[in-house]
Amino acid sequence: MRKKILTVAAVLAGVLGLTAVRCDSAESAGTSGGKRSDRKTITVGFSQIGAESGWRTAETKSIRSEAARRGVNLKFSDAQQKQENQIKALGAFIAQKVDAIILAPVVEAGWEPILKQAKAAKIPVILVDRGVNVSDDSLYTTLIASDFVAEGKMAGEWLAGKLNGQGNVVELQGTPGAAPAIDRKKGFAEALEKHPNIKIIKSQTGEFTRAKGKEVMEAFLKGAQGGGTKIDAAYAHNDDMALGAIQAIEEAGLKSGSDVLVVSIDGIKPAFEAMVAGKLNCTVECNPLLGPAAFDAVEAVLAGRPLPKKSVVRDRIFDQSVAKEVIGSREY
Ligand code: GYE
Repeated sequence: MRKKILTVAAVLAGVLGLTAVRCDSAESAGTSGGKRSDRKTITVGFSQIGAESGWRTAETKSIRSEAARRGVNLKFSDAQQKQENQIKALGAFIAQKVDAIILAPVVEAGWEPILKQAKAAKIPVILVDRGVNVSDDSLYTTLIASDFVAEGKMAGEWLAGKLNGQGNVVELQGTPGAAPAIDRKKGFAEALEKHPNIKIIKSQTGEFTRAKGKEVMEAFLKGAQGGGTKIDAAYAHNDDMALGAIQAIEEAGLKSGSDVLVVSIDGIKPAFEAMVAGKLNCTVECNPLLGPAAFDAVEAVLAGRPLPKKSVVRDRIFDQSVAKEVIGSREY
């Protein structure tokens, strides 16, 4: 299995950098043929979670630059990780009668009342990168996101191969209640079900940040040392936490990448640098360049064209064996 994944990664590595985020909506809802001059300027509100990771900064940049490229008037709001700020921002967008809303929801639960308000005001809501839990899915237009369960599975399968089916693993989870934290945990655990001698000995949130990832890994290492346990590998739900964990491993006098294997998700440039340096073993890409697909969806819904309920972004896995080859073509 591992060989197969790596072969796929190696083949795909050649085209990486040239391949934009592809998803159903981007392909079916292309609008480049339209005459822009006789269109009114559209106003779109974008409620972003914050700037906790390199991934998120790349996503913000992609949405901002795509809005500028299309002449969209973008109202940007940074929620600093708080759902209440996102709800307030959505309320303000509704009051301002924006044409559409793009929402990257910090957690899955708690969106129904504000989404009902948007629906009543006939303002379409496009979800990017994370999903929501609602009983009525007509409360949003479409979701453009990766398959986080599949990402967790890829990471788990890769690690199981590398560990030869045996070892102690610690897990650094993303933001509690966030779709990628829930699903990446699930996918990873599913992959390990086939490997009963691999144990997840600790699992805790590092909130998707480098600082918290370091702090949590320090505590894991201390605890393991005290209890006479060896940590063979760390699985982080994003690269930033992995980079923090690497620091903690090295400060504890261990070699990251060999004494302790480190696997994560996102595929940001610093992760590739850490792989080239031999400190990170593997990362599963999660493409944040969602601007083009998000605005294709906005334009499609405003033009009354149908959209799929979900568009899944393609992800790939990269490990140290291909890192050097592809690092130059990384776009984020
Ligand atoms: O993996 C992480 C970020 O929602 C997919 O959020 C996104 C995740 C990403 O902070 O780095």
